[in-house]
Amino acid sequence: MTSKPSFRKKIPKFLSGIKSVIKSSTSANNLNFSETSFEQLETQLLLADVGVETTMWLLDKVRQKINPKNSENLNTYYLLQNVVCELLQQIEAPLLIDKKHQPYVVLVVGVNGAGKTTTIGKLASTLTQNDNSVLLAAGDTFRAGAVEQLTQWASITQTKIVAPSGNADPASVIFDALQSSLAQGVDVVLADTAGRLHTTSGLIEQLKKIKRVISRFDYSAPHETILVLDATQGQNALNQAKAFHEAIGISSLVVTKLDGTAKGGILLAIARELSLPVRFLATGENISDLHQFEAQVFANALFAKN
Ligand SMILES: Nc1nc2c(ncn2[C@@H]2O[C@H](COP(=O)(O)OP(=O)(O)O)[C@@H](O)[C@H]2O)c(=O)[nH]1
Ligand SMILES: [Mg+2]
Repeated sequence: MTSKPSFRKKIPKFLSGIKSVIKSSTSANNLNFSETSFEQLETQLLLADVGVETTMWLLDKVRQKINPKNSENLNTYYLLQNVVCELLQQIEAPLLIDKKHQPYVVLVVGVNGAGKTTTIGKLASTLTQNDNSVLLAAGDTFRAGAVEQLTQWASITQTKIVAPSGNADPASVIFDALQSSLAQGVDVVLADTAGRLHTTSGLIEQLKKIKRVISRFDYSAPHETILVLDATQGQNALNQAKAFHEAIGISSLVVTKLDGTAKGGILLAIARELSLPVRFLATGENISDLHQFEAQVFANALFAKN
């Protein structure tokens, strides 16, 4: 999916500073990548929110790869691209729906505004295109308009939805959705939840309750707990991921809003510091703006020369 030309066009700002440093620093025969250039590169990586430790780690790897006996190895542009790609490959793992579980339960969590509901809508579209029947569980009973927003996505993607009636609490809405999915032979349930700050303990407790209720329905569920992270949050997104993982256990990540940020370097920090797979990247609000995460394609997009 990421091979769509729109993917490249949508992340023009990402690491653009790095591109310019590399372009201006690498001499015609690519032999003189100076210490000054390394310093400039370091600044650009930090500005892209790669973070201090990951920046040092990346540049060390590049230095290790420079082999004066092999002039082909001296093109720092490609060396950095290779190092980045190798790092990103460690977190590349697509979402696989195991049909042995019916329904396959995907719980979606994250802070307010990260893009959970929008991602669920796009994901419903992707999954139905791959011959899965999908049901959406409107577990955000907290924010006004959240149920309507998900109902719209259900209508656009022609998927079923279970929404709360009256003052139902999120756990019971999701439980109803699971029972309904079982009765109807639905393949995948995508459960939305209310946005919560990872620091709000009451809301984290509610998430724990949701997980308990889901596992009462099927002890192996949720089969996937996806944390949605907004890339524009930079290093704060990394802190959110650590806190959510500690509190409720996360199985994978979706990183959104890569279209709107020059700080997308957070993906590199995520890859180095967390051992969580990234399933998808989002580059906009439209249904076609969700891309399965492929390290090589993403690294190519980052380092594209135009
Ligand atoms: N530019 C951009 N906007 C996005 C993306 N994903 C979601 N949004 C927008 O971000 C806002 C919050 O999204 P929403 O799904 O409601 O977040 P939630 O509170 O986590 O459910 C909405 O206006 C979305 O249209 C993305 O990848 N890029
Ligand atoms: Mg929402």
